[in-house]
Amino acid sequence: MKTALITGITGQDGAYLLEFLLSKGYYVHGIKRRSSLFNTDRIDHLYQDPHEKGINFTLHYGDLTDSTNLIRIIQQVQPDEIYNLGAMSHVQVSFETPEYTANADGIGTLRILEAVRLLGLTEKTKIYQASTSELYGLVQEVPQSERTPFYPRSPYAVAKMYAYWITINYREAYNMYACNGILFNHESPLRGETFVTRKITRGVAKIALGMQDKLYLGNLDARRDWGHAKDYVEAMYLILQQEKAEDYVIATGITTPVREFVRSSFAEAGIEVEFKGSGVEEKGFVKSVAGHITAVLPGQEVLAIDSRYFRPTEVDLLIGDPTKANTKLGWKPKYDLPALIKEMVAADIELFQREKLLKEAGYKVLNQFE
Ligand code: NDP
Ligand code: GDR
Repeated sequence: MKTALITGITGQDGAYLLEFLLSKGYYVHGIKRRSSLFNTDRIDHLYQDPHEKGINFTLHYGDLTDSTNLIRIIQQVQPDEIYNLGAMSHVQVSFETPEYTANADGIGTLRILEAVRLLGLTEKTKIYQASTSELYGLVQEVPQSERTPFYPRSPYAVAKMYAYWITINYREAYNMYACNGILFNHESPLRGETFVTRKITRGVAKIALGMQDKLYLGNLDARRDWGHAKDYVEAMYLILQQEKAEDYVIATGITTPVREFVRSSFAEAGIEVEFKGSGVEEKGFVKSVAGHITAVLPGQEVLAIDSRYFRPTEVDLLIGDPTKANTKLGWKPKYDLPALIKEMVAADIELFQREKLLKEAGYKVLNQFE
């Protein structure tokens, strides 16, 4: 039985990867952070009581900013594979918490690599580093491949750039099996609520159910290469099963503007929106304008632009070239964007239908002060 250790197991990707590795017969250890509220919602259905016999999943308290904790867990677990998915992963929030982001996302990766080296596990333990298309930042060329130069545009991306290179450096210096997956945006019904896709599908569901009037967004003209997280965790696993440690771009190869994601999500809920006005052109890219009303239904304005969601430096266009992953890993995504949007909108409609029913029956919705 192989043993895997996942940091960031309580996040979107951690939850899908846990399910996938258990289905492959792994014993999985995960690191979760102590929090004042339960933070294991995404993996609760896979929880196993440690008092039972024959379990194959264990959680440990820990943090990527705490070296001794990481060393102790890795020593205890002796993992065959480490998936380093833990990170402060929100690009806009990284402008508010740049130092913490560098510590967790950049130095956190070094702590994992160094722990494996110090514990003499360099020949045993393979390491997957969650690198990102945000490394490309300011557009140099499209589509973006393993050979495209980086130009990070946020404290998050700069921290991930350190993590990317320290992973390669440890591979070359100590002959470790350590790889970067340069993953483009991937989403799902488990996506964090403040990332744009989930914010849209939640807003659409609430508007469709009459629980909210309007959705406020930032730049609708950014373009992203969106896939489904379920497909992308399979690529992480494949990256660690190769003879030679290498880095791979994981993407669909198709790019779509945020505006189109909005239109398709409303359409999925049976609402046809009409966009009023477009953005302005700036350095070759269209950008949304603050205060602009952009989508209306007859008699209702359902979307407006709020400049608080603009970023100090934006990544305008991402489109990945997954040729290497297609040919070397045999990886191909099963979901396309319409299937992803369909699943996300349906899941959020179900979620808020339940909340509405509870409220109508006089129950208080948990964690909400009224
Ligand atoms: P999420 O934000 O959903 O999950 C992040 C996870 O990291 C959570 O489990 C979080 O814990 C944990 N975490 C945050 N800070 C720390 C810390 N200091 N110590 C230990 N754990 C911590 O991200 P995703 O699942 O979407 O992404 C997984 C990884 O892949 C991240 O590294 C992200 O940067 C990267 N990535 C994501 C892409 C995407 O489109 N989703 C694309 C490319 C890369 P808690 O639940 O307690 O907050
Ligand atoms: P991103 O994802 O920054 O690409 O990082 P996000 O969904 O936050 O933004 C995508 C694009 O949408 C625009 N946008 C908004 N974004 C948010 N969050 N909220 C809004 O209201 C809004 N309005 C418009 C943004 O400006 C941006 O252009 C994600 C994260 O998962 C990273 O961890 C990961 O590395 C990259 O994807 C690949």
